[in-house]
Amino acid sequence: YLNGEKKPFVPGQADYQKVYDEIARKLADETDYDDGSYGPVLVRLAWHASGTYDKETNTGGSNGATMRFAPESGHGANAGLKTARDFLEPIKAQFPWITYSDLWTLAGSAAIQELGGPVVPWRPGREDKEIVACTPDGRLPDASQGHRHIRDVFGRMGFDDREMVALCGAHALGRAHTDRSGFDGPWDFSPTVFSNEFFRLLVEEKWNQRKWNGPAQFTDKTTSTLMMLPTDIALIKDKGFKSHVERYAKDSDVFFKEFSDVYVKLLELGVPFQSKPEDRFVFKASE
Ligand code: DDH
Repeated sequence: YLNGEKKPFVPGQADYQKVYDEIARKLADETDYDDGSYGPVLVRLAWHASGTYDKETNTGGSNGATMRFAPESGHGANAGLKTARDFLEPIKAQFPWITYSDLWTLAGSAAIQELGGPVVPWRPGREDKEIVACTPDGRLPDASQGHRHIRDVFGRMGFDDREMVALCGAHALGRAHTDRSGFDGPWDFSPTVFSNEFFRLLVEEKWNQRKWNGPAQFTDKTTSTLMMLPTDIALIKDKGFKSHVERYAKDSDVFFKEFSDVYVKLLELGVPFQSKPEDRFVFKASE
């Protein structure tokens, strides 16, 4: 109920567009962070909120926003995501009717669009759950592993090889931080622009093991300023994955289309929507 009205307030597309616009405005205003944008860490928050899904038990996933609670927020894989949750807190205060689980996923969709990526259709319907719904540690991928681990983890969510590779293309955005994951550096030269650069560099650059005291990671031969995780390199070592890496490296339109479809699917895993897929909203991006 809003402003003492008799009827309950049922937000519609225009109301969610207002939430989108505020996220976009805050992204444009607050450029004094990392490479100049909170967008990448918002994309990662939406992914880690969703990527806990287990199709066998129908547990985890974005429905619940259980990363609000200490067991899950403290999982090693979620280090650094408080930054993203705190960024969204004033928006939650401004629009108290939106659930955290809808807000976090909407922010992921908004960040992709605002950083120059494809349109990511989105729909509301997630409920925030209590602490008992927190998922056990270990459901998100471990960057030190290889192709078998990637197939295990993403297979558990219900994705096939093509979808796994497309999702990993989000690494065009952002960087690794030594105080969060132990890894270090960006994947490409424009970490605040969504593109197929991650795939192009994987194919065209020569990647050597970095010589340093940190965890095993790779660096580019040309500039020694970029990085790849062991799981990223696994995408070109495995034949089933590599064919998709090559497809996306060659054709950015194909990547944008397939990424959008699979990111939508990721954000909706395990959510018992009342609405239909054709009812998804397409938000208008900022100018
Ligand atoms: Fe990722 N990711 N990710 N990732 N990820 C990291 C950063 C970012 C893995 C490990 C890491 C996806 C898949 C995988 C983003 C999006 C997505 C970091 C560095 C590690 C480590 C964190 C830090 O130190 O700050 C592994 C392993 C996988 C895997 O597939 C096996 C997927 C599917 C997505 C997605 O969004 C669909 C983004 C964005 C970042 C950059 C965050 C930032 O703060 O910048």
